Amino acid sequence: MRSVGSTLADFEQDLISNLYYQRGTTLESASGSDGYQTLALTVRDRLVERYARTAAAHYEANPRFVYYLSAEYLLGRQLGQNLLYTDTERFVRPIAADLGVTLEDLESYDVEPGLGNGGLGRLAACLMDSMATLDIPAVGYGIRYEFGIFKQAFRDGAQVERPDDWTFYGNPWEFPAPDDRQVVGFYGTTAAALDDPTGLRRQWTPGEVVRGEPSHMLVPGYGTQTVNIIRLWQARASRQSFDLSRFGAGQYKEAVEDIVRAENISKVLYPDDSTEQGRELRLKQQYFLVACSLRDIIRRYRLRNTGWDAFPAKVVIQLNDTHPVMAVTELMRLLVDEYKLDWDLAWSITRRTFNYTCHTLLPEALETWPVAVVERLLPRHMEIIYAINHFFLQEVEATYPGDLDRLRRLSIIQEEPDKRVRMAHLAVVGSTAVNGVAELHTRLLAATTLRDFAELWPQKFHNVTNGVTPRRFVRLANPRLSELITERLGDESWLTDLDRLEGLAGVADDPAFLERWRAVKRANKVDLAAHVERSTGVVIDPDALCDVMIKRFHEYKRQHLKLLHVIMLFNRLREHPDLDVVPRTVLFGGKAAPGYHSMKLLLRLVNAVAETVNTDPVVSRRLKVVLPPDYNVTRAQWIIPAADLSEQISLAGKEASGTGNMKLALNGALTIGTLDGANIEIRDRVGADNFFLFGLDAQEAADLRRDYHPRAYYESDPDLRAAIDTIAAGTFAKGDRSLFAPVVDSMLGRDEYLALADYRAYLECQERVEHAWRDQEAWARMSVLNSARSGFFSSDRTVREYCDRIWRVEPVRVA
Ligand code: NTF
Repeated sequence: MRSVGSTLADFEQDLISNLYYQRGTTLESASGSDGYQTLALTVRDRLVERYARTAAAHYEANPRFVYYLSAEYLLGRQLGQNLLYTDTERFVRPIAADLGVTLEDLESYDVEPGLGNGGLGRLAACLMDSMATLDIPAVGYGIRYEFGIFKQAFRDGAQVERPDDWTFYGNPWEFPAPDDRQVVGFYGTTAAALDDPTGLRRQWTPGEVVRGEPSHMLVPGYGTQTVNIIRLWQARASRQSFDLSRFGAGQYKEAVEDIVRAENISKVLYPDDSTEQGRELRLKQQYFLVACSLRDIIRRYRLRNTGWDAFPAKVVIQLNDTHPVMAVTELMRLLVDEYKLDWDLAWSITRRTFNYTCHTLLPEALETWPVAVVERLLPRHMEIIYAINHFFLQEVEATYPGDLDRLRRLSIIQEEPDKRVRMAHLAVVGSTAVNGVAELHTRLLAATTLRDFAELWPQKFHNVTNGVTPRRFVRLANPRLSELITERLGDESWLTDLDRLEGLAGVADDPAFLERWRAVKRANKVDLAAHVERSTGVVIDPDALCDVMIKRFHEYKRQHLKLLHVIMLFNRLREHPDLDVVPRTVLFGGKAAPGYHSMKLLLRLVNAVAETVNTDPVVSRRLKVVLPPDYNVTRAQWIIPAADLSEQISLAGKEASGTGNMKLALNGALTIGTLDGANIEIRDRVGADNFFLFGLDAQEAADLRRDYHPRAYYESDPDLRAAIDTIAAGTFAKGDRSLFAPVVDSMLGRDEYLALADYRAYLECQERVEHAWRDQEAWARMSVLNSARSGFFSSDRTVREYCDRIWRVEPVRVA
């Protein structure tokens, strides 16, 4: 095996050689992009070598592998991470300085892979990081979307979606592996298999065939030699699809029709599902992902094993939410139809192989597919689903004889109002373990959304509270804080043993330490101010309280509750220009789904409020509102280290976990939040005195929702009424009362997520925040304690729990 050298001179030599042989240019004529690409390749070389050793160690040990199936991976930029993990940043700084560039210049060319969307995708990335760090043999499977979700821009304050052409300059972190391509079928017909008297085995003749072409990205562990991979599938037409004769006849569009249809499968993440075609495309994507991945998993299994008995002992597949759940049916199809296993054996293998993580409580987020659509696209899979359901319902009938209502509730097929396949039910039936992502979430899953299943199989349900990687979200995002922590704790071992942060609690009363802690936060706020000014033109005060709400825009997360608070402050300052209020910068970040009109209107309102507030000569001295466009991982890494206050104000019982809440607490932000998701566990750990709690709890919210009248709150609370009336009066729309009327109507008419009910409590809690902020030393102490006591929220702990309780996998050390 070729090896790369480990000295500065070796690194420099490799840079020159990569610039010359890989980029085909020289120092004199290289562009900035050449510089970045060359650096990326040189760092990558160091990872490749570790990857080769990892693959060899895995081949030798033949261990049980974790296969993580996920529609998204929200990876963030790769360069900084890989410099850290290969310990080569120390080489790059002096070399770059010699050449008159900075590392930050080079990093600006590093494009975030467009492979993810929100919390679920970022969790997948954090778990992959921790698996590699803990030497767990693992492969992540996903789709190589040609365009990611979308790039967010604002025109007149309204969100416009632009394609995210993330691979335009090439992706230096990715390796194509065309030899491992797979073929996947869709549509077509099924027929009885002649050799099967039971009728359970059948033959599927697809009507359309596409190729899945794999490439992989390397996922290094920190402080270890392990490098795992994420394998990504891109859809391509089969070779015969180009119609040469039509092309020759001048029918250019028709000649490439099949190619376009095939390639559309991996075009974008979450294609708009408001049309029939859009919905079918989503299902097609999902099946494409699982069909390619399962074939690859079986190929890998057969490299080292024979027979099927050992399959579950070597293969554990984690289904990240319902998107990859068709894998249950596909494995059954492969085992029964193609490998000719008997149904019961195939089912026992399948059930022992899969586990399912649920990431939501919103019933509308649990996917269901119309039976008619599944029947057309995947006719054989529909038959298999019926068969699985048939045997499953027999099991239920044996446990609860005569309980027809329960059968209906548990069935994989929903009958009313239309026939649909319930993917979450298929997942639970086909898995060994089902887990929620925070304690409350798991409890509510078992008590509400999946209640009948939890009664039937209580032992199947587990909680594994989410976590985040401290490498990216502390060490890389917040180098100043990391340095201070390392100095205090004596070494960097906290990066892989995050409970060691507890050691900071001992200096939470030391004024000299608190002074340095505050200096770090201030410097981070100065940096953030520069980023904000560049992206929005708004100048913010680094000494103001930095109040952040960064997450996808969704009604249940209640960005509008935050906005009502902002408007109340605006009204107050306008009425009493000399009022002594704490100066604040309120920073929002997040995208709304392209078809989610109410939230897009709310984004527009946030921008309109920002415009009004920031240009008001009196108000803007104490209050600023900013919404930098295109919130993503890179921007999160700028914002989180500068935050003083973390807004986690979802309606209790709706946010499954949240992970931004963990990143912010780790970086010393104090949380203002409801008793929802992982907020509860954060508060339990950091202490009630160091957390701003308000609002209804999940039980109270559920009770109130049954008979809720938002207008009563509006009528009885003058501040609330004033805030809503300010919107209604067109204050933020140059007098136009119609533009934001739907926001007002929805708050007063329905207020689905009880923002008005929590308004007063939220306001009072914000007053406690202001009061606390006025004692800067006490605030700093609380900030230190938040970091010190958040070690539990490392994704290393999360992965350890999955390993011990669900996966039962062992690490394999790489020499
Ligand atoms: C999200 N779910 C939840 O909304 C978050 O609370 C949670 O932290 C993350 O998953 C990770 O578990 C989704 O993104 C989805 F798709 F399930 F709605």
